[in-house]
Amino acid sequence: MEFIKVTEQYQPGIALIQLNRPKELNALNKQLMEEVRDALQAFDKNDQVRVIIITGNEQAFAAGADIKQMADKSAIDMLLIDQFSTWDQIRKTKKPIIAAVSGFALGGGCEFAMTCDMIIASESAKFGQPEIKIGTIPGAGGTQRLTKAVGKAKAMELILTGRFLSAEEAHFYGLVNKVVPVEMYLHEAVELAKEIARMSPVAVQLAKEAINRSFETQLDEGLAFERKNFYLTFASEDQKEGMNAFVEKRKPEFKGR
Ligand code: DAK
Repeated sequence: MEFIKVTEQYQPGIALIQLNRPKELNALNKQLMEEVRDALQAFDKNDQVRVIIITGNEQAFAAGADIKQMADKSAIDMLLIDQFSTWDQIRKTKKPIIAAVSGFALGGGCEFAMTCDMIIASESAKFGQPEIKIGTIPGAGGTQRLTKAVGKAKAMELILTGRFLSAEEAHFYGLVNKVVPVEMYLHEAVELAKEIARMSPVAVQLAKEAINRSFETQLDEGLAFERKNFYLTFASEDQKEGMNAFVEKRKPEFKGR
């Protein structure tokens, strides 16, 4: 594992995955997501693991998918790389996953946290879908999951402006379970995990499946729609301009084509 640290028994029955690209604010490259998928699949098969916690560091849970890896890709490149299959496999994890979030949870980082089952946030957490600022749109469920979590009006505001949501606001809108001081967020996630780990693992798995069913009945359709539009942004000059401007550390000039 190059980009994550895995502890199978962080506490009895509780596994920990720590995203570990601190210099890049844990930007989610392809390999990192594949490592997360492999770890989750192994934990799903491991009877000693009851609950999984995914965390980053104090500064960042994850500042998004790796823009440098995507910047020069065409729509067809994105289609063929098909990173969605990795994300789909992560989404199908049977055991409960708690995201322990501090600092930035942006773009794919916010989507990744929302793919988890519960979120414990530190007071410094910042959630957002800033893809619009680099000429694209959320591609891993942001338009669907954020809208279901915070409602249409707030989701529109966040996704169309790229504004960030503070931890307190995220709690107010029901995106996160609890906000605690920075030094407590992992501890709080562990406390929640311990309580769940004491329950019947079979009942926990079935309850998770049933809750997700109510939440996701129409999600597949929404995700498929979002994917097509996400790929389509890679056919625009504005996506190239937006991502290249980020890489070159300058302001983008969007031309509307
Ligand atoms: N990708 C690559 N590198 C990133 C990054 C990112 N998303 N975010 C930060 N970094 C890197 C910076 O380039 C910088 O690297 P160096 O220049 O030092 O080499 C380093 O991390 C520190 O960042 P900053 O110097 O910018 O730090 P600041 O504190 O000044 O600013 C920031 C922090 C988080 C506000 C800023 O870094 C920022 O705006 N980052 C980009 C946020 C963003 O736009 N996120 C959305 C990206 S698009 C998909 C799945 C998911 C997605 C798409 C497809 N499939 C399954 C196909 C999701 C797409 C996205 O997330």
